[in-house]
Amino acid sequence: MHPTNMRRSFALLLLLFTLTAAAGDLQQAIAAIPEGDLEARDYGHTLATRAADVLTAAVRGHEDVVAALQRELNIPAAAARPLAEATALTFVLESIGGDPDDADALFREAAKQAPKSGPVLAAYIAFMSRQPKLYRDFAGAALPYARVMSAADVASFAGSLYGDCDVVLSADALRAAPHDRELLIALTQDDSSAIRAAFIDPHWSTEAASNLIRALVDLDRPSEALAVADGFPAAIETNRIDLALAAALTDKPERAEELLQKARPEKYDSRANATISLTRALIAPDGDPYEALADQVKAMLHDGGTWTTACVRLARRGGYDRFADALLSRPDYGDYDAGLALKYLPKELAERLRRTIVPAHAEQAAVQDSPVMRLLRAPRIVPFTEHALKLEPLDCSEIDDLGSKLALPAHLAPIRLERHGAEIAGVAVAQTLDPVGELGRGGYWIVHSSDNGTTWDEPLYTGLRENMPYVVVPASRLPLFDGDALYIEVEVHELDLSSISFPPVALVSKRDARGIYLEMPWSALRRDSDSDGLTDLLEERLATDPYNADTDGDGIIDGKDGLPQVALTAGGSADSVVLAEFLRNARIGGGALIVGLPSTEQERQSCVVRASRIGTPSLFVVADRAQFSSIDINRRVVILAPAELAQYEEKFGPSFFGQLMDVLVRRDGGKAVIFFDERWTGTVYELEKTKDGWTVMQAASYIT
Ligand SMILES: [Ca+2]
Ligand SMILES: [Ca+2]
Repeated sequence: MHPTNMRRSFALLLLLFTLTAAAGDLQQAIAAIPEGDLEARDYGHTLATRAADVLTAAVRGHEDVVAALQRELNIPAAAARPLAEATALTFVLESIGGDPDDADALFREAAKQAPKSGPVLAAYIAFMSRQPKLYRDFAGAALPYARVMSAADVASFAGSLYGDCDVVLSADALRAAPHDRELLIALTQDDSSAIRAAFIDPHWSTEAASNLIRALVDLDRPSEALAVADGFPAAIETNRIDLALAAALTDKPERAEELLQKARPEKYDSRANATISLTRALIAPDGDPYEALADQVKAMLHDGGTWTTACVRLARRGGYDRFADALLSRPDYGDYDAGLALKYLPKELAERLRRTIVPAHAEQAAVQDSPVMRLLRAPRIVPFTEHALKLEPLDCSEIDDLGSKLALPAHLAPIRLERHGAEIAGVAVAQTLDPVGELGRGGYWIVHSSDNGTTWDEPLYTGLRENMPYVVVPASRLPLFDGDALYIEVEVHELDLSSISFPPVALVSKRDARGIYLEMPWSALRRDSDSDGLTDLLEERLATDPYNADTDGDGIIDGKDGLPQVALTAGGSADSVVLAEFLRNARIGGGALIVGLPSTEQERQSCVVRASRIGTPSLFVVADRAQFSSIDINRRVVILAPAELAQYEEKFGPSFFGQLMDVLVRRDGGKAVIFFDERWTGTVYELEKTKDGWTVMQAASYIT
């Protein structure tokens, strides 16, 4: 160690020792605080204030600490004192919490008094990098210092290590290019803890080493993970199972076995148990790995890194290449930070990382030109013109409940229904073509009867989703239809899409307006340009071609094609048999719980407007279309690639497509597991062939 660094370390150790002793005093001080003083809401604050007092007093009472800092760091006393007190406050902030402003002011003071001192500036940087509250000011306040600090200075003040992959990756980059300004600026703004992690000694604490092992396993660097464990055996216990997997992958079966011997996972810890099953299968000499792989699917593990490498190796060994390919095509590390770090990393590491990021981009490039993508890029069909309405709105009590006097088709609950002579028309809302989950009740449909409700035409899709931006009101002084067109009074209650989280808990409306109606010609709703039985508006939403009756060119017209984007080919595989069974039987795409915004003033005054169920909901899935090419089913399934879904959502708004994550079929085709992720919920289905046909069971599920 460089003598200067040694002196610094000595000074810091002394300070740390003093603070640790003071922390003991602190425990006593806290114990001495009368119960009544610790009101629940002020508890943290009281504690932090008291702790700060005790620790700063401890520093003040130890002039030797200040003197040592001054001497060893070669800084004026005017800087050593605020530095010692700031460090004491940092200690408080990290153990109890509290407001970082006081410590910030002390660090600033120290930096002002010793503007050229590396250790002082580094201490300040390290402190700020740990305070989310100060991030905003960070670039402005810290960068002048960041530019002059050295890696050793940062290292000398580094605290605990965040076990996060981002941090490790960013730290790798920083180690490779410690003086790169652009990188430094980016990291101080986005993830300043990387600055500490870059130069940290993993032996700092058990927790730090343990986090580092976990991050290295996550990043598929099993040898490094084992090396950290070798250097810091105390960290093995908490990572025993991950380390066993790392050992199995680096061809150390005895070590894996030894680590597993003492592993005692909780019975219901499916991650741990699935990892053990994976490790055992890897070190076993032979056999069908189906059950071990199925355990991974059932545990819903999609951890990437070492996990993916292990599953892929096992799958390849067992002849499950399609499963392996699917795992590899899934980007397991697509983060901004990883991309940022990529160009700075040592070549070999960057290459390895690139392999886990790039497939997603390559796949996206391939679909940029798919026929489906071209259809999705076409401008929206607008089947209406918008006009201002000069009539007063009606209120809830004035609604003529025509629906209750008619024998309506089952599951049809129109928002509005109007009769002119024998002709009846109405507006309903349904999720049939709008997999919007909890974001609303779906899209608007027009229902129509020419014989006073005895028979009803096929409902007509308008292509308009509720709240995007229109909301149809349940009653109006403007007649709903006349001659060639409908005249639909609407309000605008546009959803603020930026407020949507999954699950959507607090939807916010962005724009409100009233006194509008839409003129919608019947001809625009009924138009079927290619005469395939699907209107242009339906086809737009199904991502089929409104001007080509057979979008996928397999001889089955779109109106009768269960998979209109996938050309039907002869010769099914074991996978396609299972997938067909899954699409027929699993209870997927059944619609979510619906708790949207109260749509209208009337509804807010509790006029109940229900959603209808119109036809069989189409199933919207993100998957590899090639897997479905030999499937012929009697249910409409729209399959998009991930990049196509992004385009679809840009055009139509958030859409809850289910994603086919894993499909694993046993070699003999008699058993399979499928993980279907519906964004706010996900289910693993287990399919088994019996003498009476297939059984489909839910093996596991999650719900947000
Ligand atoms: Ca058509
Ligand atoms: Ca077709």
